[in-house]
Amino acid sequence: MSEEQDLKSNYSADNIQVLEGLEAVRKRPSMYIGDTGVKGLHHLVYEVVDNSIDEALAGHADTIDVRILEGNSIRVEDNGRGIPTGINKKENKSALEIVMTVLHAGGKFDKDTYKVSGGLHGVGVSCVNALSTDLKAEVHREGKIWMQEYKIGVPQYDVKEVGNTDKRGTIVTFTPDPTIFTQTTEYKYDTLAGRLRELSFLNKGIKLTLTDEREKLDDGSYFSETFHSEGGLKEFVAFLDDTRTSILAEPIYIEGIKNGVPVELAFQYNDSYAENVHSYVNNINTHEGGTHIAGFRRGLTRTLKTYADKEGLLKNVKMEITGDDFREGLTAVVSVKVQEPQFEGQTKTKLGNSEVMGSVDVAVGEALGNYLEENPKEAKMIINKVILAATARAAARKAREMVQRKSVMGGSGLPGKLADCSDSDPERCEIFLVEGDSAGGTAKQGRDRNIQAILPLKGKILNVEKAMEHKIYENDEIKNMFTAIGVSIGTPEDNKALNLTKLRYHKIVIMTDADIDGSHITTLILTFFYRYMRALIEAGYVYIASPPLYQVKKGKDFEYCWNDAQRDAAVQRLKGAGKEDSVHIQRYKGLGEMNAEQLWDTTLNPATRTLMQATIESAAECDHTFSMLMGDEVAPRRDFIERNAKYAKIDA
Ligand code: 0RA
Repeated sequence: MSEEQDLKSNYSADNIQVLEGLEAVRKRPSMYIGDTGVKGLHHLVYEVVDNSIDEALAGHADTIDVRILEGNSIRVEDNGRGIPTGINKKENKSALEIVMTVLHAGGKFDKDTYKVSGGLHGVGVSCVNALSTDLKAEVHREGKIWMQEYKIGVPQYDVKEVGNTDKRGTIVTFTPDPTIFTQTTEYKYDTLAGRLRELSFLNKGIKLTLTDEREKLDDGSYFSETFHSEGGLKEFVAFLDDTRTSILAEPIYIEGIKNGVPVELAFQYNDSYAENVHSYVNNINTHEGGTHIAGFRRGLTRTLKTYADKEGLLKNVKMEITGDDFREGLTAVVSVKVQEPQFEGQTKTKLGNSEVMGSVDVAVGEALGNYLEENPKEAKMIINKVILAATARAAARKAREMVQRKSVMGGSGLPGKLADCSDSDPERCEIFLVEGDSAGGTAKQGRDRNIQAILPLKGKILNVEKAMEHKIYENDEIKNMFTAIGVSIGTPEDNKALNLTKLRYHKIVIMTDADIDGSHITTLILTFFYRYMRALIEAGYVYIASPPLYQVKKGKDFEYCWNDAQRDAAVQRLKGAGKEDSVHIQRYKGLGEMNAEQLWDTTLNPATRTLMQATIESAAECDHTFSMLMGDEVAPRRDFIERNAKYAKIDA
């Protein structure tokens, strides 16, 4: 039988199975891609890109081109071998069709490939196919172009040859199904760029390009960036710290295979007080850490301590030095590749494989030991920093104890400025952190006192990115937030494991004016949460209120509007047959301009308001953004603000 005939025959039992598989994906998409919101939508792209990364890691591709097309379709092209198109004897179908339509078929045809990339859900491109209204697969292989198209995962024709080529590679173009992604089908350039940049650092040598073809620039071209790192994690650490002041001339870089586990890591010290350790397993961000991080910490502490003791650098040091002191001002990225990873923890992002701990520990011990011997000047700088951290920690401990003692003595211990709610079930309760006393007053009048508490904050809160730890516990606004919210003050290090059992509200809502100062205050508060109460964000308890920008009014009729397009539409609606100037537009410059009733209607009322939930999409990206926005250097901050200016509203 010729291949052509073979392709056309036998649409039988197999196909029914395929349809059932893809039907399952469409019925319960969240089981396969996590959710059907913004995250899941972007996950589709990562799933397709991961296949190309695998091909590159196998040594057959070095370029991946991602495009956001008009209408929010996505096109991913690589220069790999191309998905095989020949007939698979057992299934009697083209391998391409099997890869695109059978759940978890991805690895079937290439057992030898060292396959370790693959998203958290690692479900394969067939899921993307099932969740797309249209998908087209194009393969350039052995001089020929092959093609197949699908609708919601169903092939529209057999794989066919459509031309000749001198290229190699796979091109997948898909359109996410709006009946699945009901929240939005709009791709965020920055989200995709963040992940591709991360992938370029994690997989050095691969060139990843992202182009936004939804909108032409003034010169007729499209906005496009290429992410390509030859230095890998070393460059990743330099990128994360680009707005901080480094202690070492270059990050310390370690790469090797220990007990069969490929370990790659890089770290640097900076003059800040925060610890920023990011970890990855098979290119997946392990937010909750795990055995690889435990191994890293153990290796770091032991090796530095041994060196310091041997050189007599600690002989005049009185206070105790803890593991935390070795990690103050540390920025690190740890990446391991594990054949059969076990993921544990609340969000399944904690590595459980116990053998990995030793691998990382040994890798750090060997390489760092050598580094310290060869670079005594740098070694001394690191140890001095550790001693300084221990000294500061003693001061911080004192300040923290003072706060806690005071709160024990002062009656309920709740801040005087807090207008608490009467309900005491945290699940129903909300606290609004409000900018300024005047807006705080309006909010107190307008709220539902059963379930809504108000804590007014004085102007700009302390920038925790730049302050020393003990200053943070001495700051009134920050103390008030800790005590009102009901979490005990922890150290930055245990912030990830914050004790939430005494949490008093399950919604913590930041409410500031809709202007530049307001967004600065929101950023300051988010930075504080990110550095000192990250568990609150991770558990989904932190929200941002969205007060309206305009009230459009004609006689007794009025509408609230949150953006200019809504405002223009409201003007048209209200004006009706009347004149334009019969409609009055009020631009709210701040929360203070609304009365209690208006604030309730637009921003507080749970039935009608919109809250934005704060999430951590990529901890590394967040870290970089926060340090840049809150740090000392002005130029990168100005660039960021200019790039994001179209989202911001400049006050007239
Ligand atoms: C299995 C076998 C071979 C290539 C691939 C998979 C492959 C898959 C994807 C997905 C996106 N891009 C890809 N590139 C290649 C090739 C086996 C061979 O040629 O011997």
